[in-house]
Amino acid sequence: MNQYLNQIKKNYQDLIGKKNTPISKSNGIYQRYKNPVITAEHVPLHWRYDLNPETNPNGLERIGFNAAFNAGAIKWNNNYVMCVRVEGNDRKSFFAIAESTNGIDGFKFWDKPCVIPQIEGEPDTNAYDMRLIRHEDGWIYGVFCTERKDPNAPPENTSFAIANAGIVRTKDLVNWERLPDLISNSGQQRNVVLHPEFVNGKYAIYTRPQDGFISVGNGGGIGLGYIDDMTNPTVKDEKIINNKIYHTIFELKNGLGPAPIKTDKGWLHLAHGVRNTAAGLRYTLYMFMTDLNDISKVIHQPAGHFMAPENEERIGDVSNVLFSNGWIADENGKVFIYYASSDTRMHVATSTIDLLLDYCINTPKDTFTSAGSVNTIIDLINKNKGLY
Ligand code: M1P
Repeated sequence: MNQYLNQIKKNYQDLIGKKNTPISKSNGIYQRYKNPVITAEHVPLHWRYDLNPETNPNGLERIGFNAAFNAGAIKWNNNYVMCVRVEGNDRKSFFAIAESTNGIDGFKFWDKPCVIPQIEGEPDTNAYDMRLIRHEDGWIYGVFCTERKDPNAPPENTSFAIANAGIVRTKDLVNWERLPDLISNSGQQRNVVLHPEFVNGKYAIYTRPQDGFISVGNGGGIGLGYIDDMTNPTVKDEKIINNKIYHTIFELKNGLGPAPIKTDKGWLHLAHGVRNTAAGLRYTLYMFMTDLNDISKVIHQPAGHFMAPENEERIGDVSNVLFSNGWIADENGKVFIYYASSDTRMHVATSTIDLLLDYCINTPKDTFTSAGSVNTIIDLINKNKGLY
């Protein structure tokens, strides 16, 4: 190996070995960490460089990577594993597993990216944002967005596309069985997530119907439907359970993040909400809870965002975006929230089930007006009488 490649290798080892530390500021609900946990720089050198000095005497990077973000997550053999959306310089996203022993640093990609079987005659042009769900049927499902050119696009339009949910399942995160794409009557779909338990003997699936590729149009909202058989994933009885609402952080659109976490007080959900601003779309994360006996019923929803982009998180390929499709709840109640910033890199924030329940149950709900917000603040001030 030439000198240049030696230096690259050393820099890479330093990056992978870098320890992560909590930042000093916290709102008590969750703890952010100083360093991103995965970036494009974490992509292994043997995916990027021809390491043979004879065929690469100048030590040039042969395959470049642009971003590593929007990862699904799962606890795997006691380690913390993310299924990362890796985006090449060629704009194509694909999936790759990265693993850490403690969930906050030392994430290392497995030897090779995931090889996802393709549907005969209909390859995914782009595949991204996989949710990993350990279902009670014994399989680990990967539900992701598959994007293909719209066959009805006029010749002059090269960006009309169709988004749908692709579905794979696995027992080892290495060998993936491709199932048919989601079959629904609601137009395009993104941000589709499988519920981890059967509901009345059926698979329950969260959807996000949309009229177009970018705009949800008249559709939108987080939906819930049911599937009899995952080998014929036809969604029935799809209903919106969490709507987009005027002048909220999810005014324009929303979408479920990872699969919900079951607690004794209800299912904890993490989602993203999108609103328009003069500077473009702003994506923030919010939480809500649903009933244990009726998963279509939202029982708590704090007002506003749970997490919003801060500092360097604000900037990236698509700025002002936080997006999460992976979290891990440990048996001791600790929760690792994996979130991406600005479609560029992955971060972790830690919390606990108890804190997230306290947040969801006791944070005031939205009143949808400025006067209502002032009343909510005054209620707290009155409650604090004599305490400040
Ligand atoms: O660019 C922000 C996000 O946009 C899309 O999310 P949604 O469908 O909710 O608008 C996705 O493409 C996502 O990957 C991306 O992070």
